[in-house]
Amino acid sequence: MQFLWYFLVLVKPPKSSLKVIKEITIIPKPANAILNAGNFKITKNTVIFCNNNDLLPVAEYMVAKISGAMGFSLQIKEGTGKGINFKISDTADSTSGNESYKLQVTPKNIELTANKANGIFYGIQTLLQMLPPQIKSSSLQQNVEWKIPCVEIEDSPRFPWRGLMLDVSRHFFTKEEVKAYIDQLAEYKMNVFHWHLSDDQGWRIEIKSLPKLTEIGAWRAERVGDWWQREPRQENEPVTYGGFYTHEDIKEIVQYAKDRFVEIVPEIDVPGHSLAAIAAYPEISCTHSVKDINVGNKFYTVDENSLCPGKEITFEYLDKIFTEIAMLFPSEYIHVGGDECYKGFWSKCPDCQKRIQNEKLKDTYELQSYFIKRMEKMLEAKNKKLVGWDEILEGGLAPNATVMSWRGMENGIKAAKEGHQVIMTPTNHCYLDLYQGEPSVEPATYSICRLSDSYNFEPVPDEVDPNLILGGQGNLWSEAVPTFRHAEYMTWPRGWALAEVFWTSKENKNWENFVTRVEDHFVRADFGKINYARSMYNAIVTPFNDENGILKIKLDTEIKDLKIFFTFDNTNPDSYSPKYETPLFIPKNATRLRIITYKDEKPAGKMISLRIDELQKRVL
Ligand code: TNX
Repeated sequence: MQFLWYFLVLVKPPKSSLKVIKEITIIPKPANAILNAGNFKITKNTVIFCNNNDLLPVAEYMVAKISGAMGFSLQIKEGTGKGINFKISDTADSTSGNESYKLQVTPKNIELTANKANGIFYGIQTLLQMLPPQIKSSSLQQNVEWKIPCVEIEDSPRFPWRGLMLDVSRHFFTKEEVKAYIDQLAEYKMNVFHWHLSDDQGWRIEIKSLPKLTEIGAWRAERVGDWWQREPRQENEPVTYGGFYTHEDIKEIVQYAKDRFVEIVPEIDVPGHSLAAIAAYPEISCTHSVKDINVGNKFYTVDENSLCPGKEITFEYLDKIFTEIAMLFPSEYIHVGGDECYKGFWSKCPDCQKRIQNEKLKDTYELQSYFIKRMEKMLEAKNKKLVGWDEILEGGLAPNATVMSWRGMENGIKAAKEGHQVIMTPTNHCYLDLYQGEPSVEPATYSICRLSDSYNFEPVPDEVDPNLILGGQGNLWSEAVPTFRHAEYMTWPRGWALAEVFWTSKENKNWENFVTRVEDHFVRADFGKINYARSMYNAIVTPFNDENGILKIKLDTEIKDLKIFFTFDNTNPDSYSPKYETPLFIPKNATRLRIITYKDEKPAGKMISLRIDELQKRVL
């Protein structure tokens, strides 16, 4: 029986009235939720009881989350009583794992039970999301009744690895911003923060035994403007843009993440993407020729950005680096990158050639594999497991490596078939740096990954053992993300979609229902001053040539219940303009098509204005 209502949210009307209660709008959607009549009201006299000392920190976390908006703090007591009860189950259920929880809200009591504090933490997220949206504000909210609807929820995640990656190399994000990012992802029950700490444009972590990595590697010339189009650093130009995290910063952030049950997986990207490191220590490169940290100008194949695997000193330095990394991060995994390694300098380097000969390697691909295998041994000696981007398959995979599949799913499938653990993060579903809708109204980037693309992601391919798929993550590369506000814009709501993909069962997902919840979470984010993209409201513009070779324009929307209006007469469209019904013919001599969407009689999306010749180009 349990099973029958497992995937449903049922609404029982209250006995006294037939008024249907608004559906609860939790993201990610819980496995099993029943909404009953009535509410539990939090007042300043409400007490949080913990039946176990381990739960005191999560109770304090909850109090901190609500006291700004409520204007009062709740008392926390050990034991049980009338009020909010957090309970570690004394009959621990081994089938439901550390992250599951049970929640029962009645008008008199809240009972949140789990095997471990992790589960209580996720139950708290559910509770917080059921409070009115004003709860997200950090300042006092007057005249709000802090009611939580009566519910019965049983919930547990689909995957153990539910992550987001932030690239802090291309653009630097401060300690406080990194914490905010971790806090935001934890609110959606994500539990991995993959921290991309080094790349060609900056080395971001203090390594005490190699100080030049940050003295030199963390600073570049200041630039704005399109990535890859930038003017390289000029002679004598100061290097004023950058930053790095000290050991103290890292410890503070690791603790902050731990308090939110988030594991930080640090990434030091080697042997490619290493220009910042070799600018600091040229002796670990093949040619010793790189001087300036890249500012976002084109350089691939011209300036060296790979470590030299022919020289022993490279491995000596790497050992120093990873000794400190392993000491700072409690995670069982360390990510060594391994992606997009340009091997042209290796081909011409006598040390690399000698290494190829001595190790009886076939080519530079096997040299890369040699490098990664050595890295695996180095990490294993420090009790850490190696994760790498899917290029680590090339030339032969290291025996115990975990693979992060980004160039589609194929390499993940291949690795899983060889018995390796895999994290799925294919670009077309998981790349948060891509356009999320019509490009002409978005900040410049490349390719497209809509909210629905993220939502429709299925991490487990048919042909592999599902147990080898640890889960997935969204990746925010920061070439075109110069500010934290924009990092938020690129992350939400796609990050919410991915949070649901990684937490909620496949059967329990539903796009239309998700969109209604997203709209509710936009309101919550506004109160929390968190930025997000409303790109799902923008029209989708698809020019095509009809059977007679005549250019026509198909307009569409990603979500339902939007109306589309357009003009060809160089005026701004509104709901009195022609309404889109079927693909458009372009009137003779028209120069621009303008489009706007409406929802509930109000403008919903951004106005799109496209030159006809641009539309023409899109067909070619
Ligand atoms: C590929 S994904 C990269 C990154 C870029 C990203 C831009 C991966 C392992 N490497 O270095 O930032 O594309 O989308």
